Amino acid sequence: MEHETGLTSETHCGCAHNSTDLAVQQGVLQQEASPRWSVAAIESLLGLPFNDLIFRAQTVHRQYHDANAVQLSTLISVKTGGCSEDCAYCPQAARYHTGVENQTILSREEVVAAATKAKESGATRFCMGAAWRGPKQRDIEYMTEIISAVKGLGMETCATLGILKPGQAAQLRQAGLDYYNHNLDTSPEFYGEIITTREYQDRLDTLEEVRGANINVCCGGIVGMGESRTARAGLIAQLANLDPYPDSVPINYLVQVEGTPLYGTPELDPLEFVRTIAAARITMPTAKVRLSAGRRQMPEAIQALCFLAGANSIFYGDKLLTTGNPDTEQDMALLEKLGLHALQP
Ligand code: SAM
Ligand code: DTB
Ligand code: SF4
Repeated sequence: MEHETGLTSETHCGCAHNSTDLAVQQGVLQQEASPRWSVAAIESLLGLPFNDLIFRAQTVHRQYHDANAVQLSTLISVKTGGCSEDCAYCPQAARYHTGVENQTILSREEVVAAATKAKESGATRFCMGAAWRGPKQRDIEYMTEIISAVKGLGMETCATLGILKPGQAAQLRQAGLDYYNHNLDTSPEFYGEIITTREYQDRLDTLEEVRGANINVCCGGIVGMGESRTARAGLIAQLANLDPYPDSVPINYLVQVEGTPLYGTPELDPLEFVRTIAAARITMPTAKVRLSAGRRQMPEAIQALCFLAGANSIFYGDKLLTTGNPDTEQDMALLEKLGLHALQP
């Protein structure tokens, strides 16, 4: 049976619920027992006629969000390159020759200056990334100082520092960390093709540490790495079945960097990226879904489709970590053209 929410029993989690009830109650269910999504159900969503899929995503989006608001996060790389890991997409892995210059840690003054500029440009969240497998205790001490300083500017704080050991998340939380970004990157089945130096379970363990310290979870993945549609469905299923699902879900479109093993991967049709955003929106209705890396390579019309499919967050600022992002003026013009406004926390 088809309902105006667009959720049907075939395309939902496969549990024996009435689908309209599920759509209406999803926010409540998120707090209680979240429905489990099967990979097959998400694959059916991804395979819907495009218009049906976008309509469903937009319908869910409007139930939970201001349809014309976009959350703006600015990224900074506080420690760049020279990373010990082998993530096949990453320009910062020491083992690949990508031309990224290693940079030891930035000073607190440099980070605060960048955060101040980001705030003046309209960003409300400042996300600090480091090319570590995970932080050492001295790195945590450095990060806690920086997080307090950025928090003192009145911005939301986010960090992405790799695997956290027990107790580290609590120290970051105490310093004022609002969000921790740690991506699952892809489905468990495809994961071994992309990374061998850490396990999927290591990622899930870090997410537990983060949640346990009362830090909001920011967790997503990358599409366009040569994965199948089933693998994209597998990633979304993993994210949606986290209990609770992440507060923030970055969906990255692979930025192909020369020197990385994934350079030269056949380009994924950008409409498939839009479909992935829609599936994230439908399965994680209250989350902020971030149209993340890859926007510089994306025509504005595709970005507009991503917003229509339920994306309501972007990385805003001229640079991601090591690669480019649309410049702020260009983004302001795009938001204005689409009648979108910056979401205030
Ligand atoms: N080193 C830490 C870690 O890996 O957990 C934090 C930084 S790492 C660069 C954060 C995330 O950026 C990765 O998990 C991946 O999802 C994303 N990322 C890295 N390189 C990318 C690329 N070339 N294209 C798209 N996303 C990328
Ligand atoms: C996320 O999901 N994407 C961001 C952020 N979290 C840290 C990183 C994108 C990196 C793109 C490649 C680069 O600039 O190095
Ligand atoms: Fe290192 Fe993170 Fe890049 Fe992997 S994604 S190589 S852990 S910086």
